[in-house]
Amino acid sequence: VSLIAHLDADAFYVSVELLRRPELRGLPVVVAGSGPRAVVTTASYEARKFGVFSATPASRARRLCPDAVFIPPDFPFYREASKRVMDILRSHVERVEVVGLDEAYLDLDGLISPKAAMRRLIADVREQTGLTCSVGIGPNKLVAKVASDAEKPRGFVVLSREQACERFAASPPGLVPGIGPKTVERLERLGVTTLGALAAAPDELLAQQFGANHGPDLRRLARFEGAGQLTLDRVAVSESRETTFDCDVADAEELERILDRLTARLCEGLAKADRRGRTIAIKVRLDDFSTFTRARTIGAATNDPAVVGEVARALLREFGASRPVRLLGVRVASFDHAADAGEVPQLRMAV
Ligand code: TTP
Ligand code: MG
Repeated sequence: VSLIAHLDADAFYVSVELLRRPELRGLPVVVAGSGPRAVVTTASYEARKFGVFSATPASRARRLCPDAVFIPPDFPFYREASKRVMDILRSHVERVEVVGLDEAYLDLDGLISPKAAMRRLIADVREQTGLTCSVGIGPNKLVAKVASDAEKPRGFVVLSREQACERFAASPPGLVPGIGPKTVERLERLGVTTLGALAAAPDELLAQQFGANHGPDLRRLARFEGAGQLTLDRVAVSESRETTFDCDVADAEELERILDRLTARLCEGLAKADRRGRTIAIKVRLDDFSTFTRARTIGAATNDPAVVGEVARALLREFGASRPVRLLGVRVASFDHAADAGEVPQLRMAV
C-alpha cells in the first residue's frame, strides 16, 4: 500500500509578506494588485472572516474590509520563499513532486514512522522559514490533497480512503479536484449534490449523463479512488550518505572530519551515476534523538567534493550542535535534468 502526503502552505503570499512586516501579524492583510481589474491573490485568515478570498475583486475586498492592509504582489520574493520551502522538503523526503509555489506531494512509502517524519518536516519548515503549512496524508494523491485542505491553517489530517469517503460524504462534489464547476452544475440538476450521493449513484445514470468513461470516473473520484498507486513523477531526486556513531561525538572538528568522509563517498557515487545537484543538505541527530536537517541551494549543480564539503561544513557550523551527535548525514538534491534524461517518465495521475 502506498502512502502519500500533500503539503500546502497557509495563506502563502500573505505569510511570506508577514516575514518582512511582522507588525502586521494578526491583522486582515490582502495581497492584491491595484489596477481596476485587480483581484486578491491571497487574503490572511483574518481578512477571510470578512468574506475576502483569493480571486475576490480588489475593489470588492476594499468594500468588504476597509481596514485591511493591501500589499502589492512581489512574485520574485514569493518564488524565493517557495524555493526555500521545497529545498527543505527535498532534504527530508527523497521523492517530492512540486505542483505549485506552495504545494507538493511527498512519497512517504518505506518510512518507518511517516507521521512523525511529516511533523518533523513541518517543524523544520516553520523553524527555518517562519512559514506554516497544512498536511494531509492518505493512500493516494486524492485523499492527501483533500485532507490537507480540511483543517487549514496548520492542519494535520490523516485519512484512509474509507475515512475520507465517510468524512466528506455530505460535502459538495466540487470538493474533489477533478470534479469541475460544469460537472457540479450538471450533477446538481440530476439531484446529486453530495459526494456520498455521487459515490452511490447508479452506473447507468452516470454513464448515460456523462459518457461510458467519464461517468464511472466521476464515481471513482467520489470514492477517493486514486488512479494507480505510484504516481509521483520525479524519480531519484537526491542521494545521501549517513552514519550512526557507536559512541556519540561532541567534538566539532571530529564531526567535520566525518562529514568530509561522508561527502567524499557521496560525491564518488554521484560521479559514477553522472549526477549533479544544486541543493546540499546535512542531517544531524543528537543524543536525545532530536533530528535536524539544514539545506542550501547553490547556483550550479555539482558533484565536486570540495564544493559539497564546503557547504556541508558551513551548514554544520551554522547549526552548532548543542549536544553530542548520534548520527550525521549529507545529501545532494535538485539534480540537473541532463543527468535524468534517460529515465522513463512516469504517468501523472489526473488530479
Ligand atoms: P493556495 O494554496 O490556494 O492559497 P493560500 O496559500 O493563499 O491559502 P491556504 O492554502 O491557506 O488556503 O494558493 C497559494 C498561492 O497562490 C496564494 O498564496 C496566492 C496564489 N493564488 C493566486 O494568486 N490566485 C488564486 O486564485 C489562488 C487560489 C492562489
Ligand atoms: Mg496554500
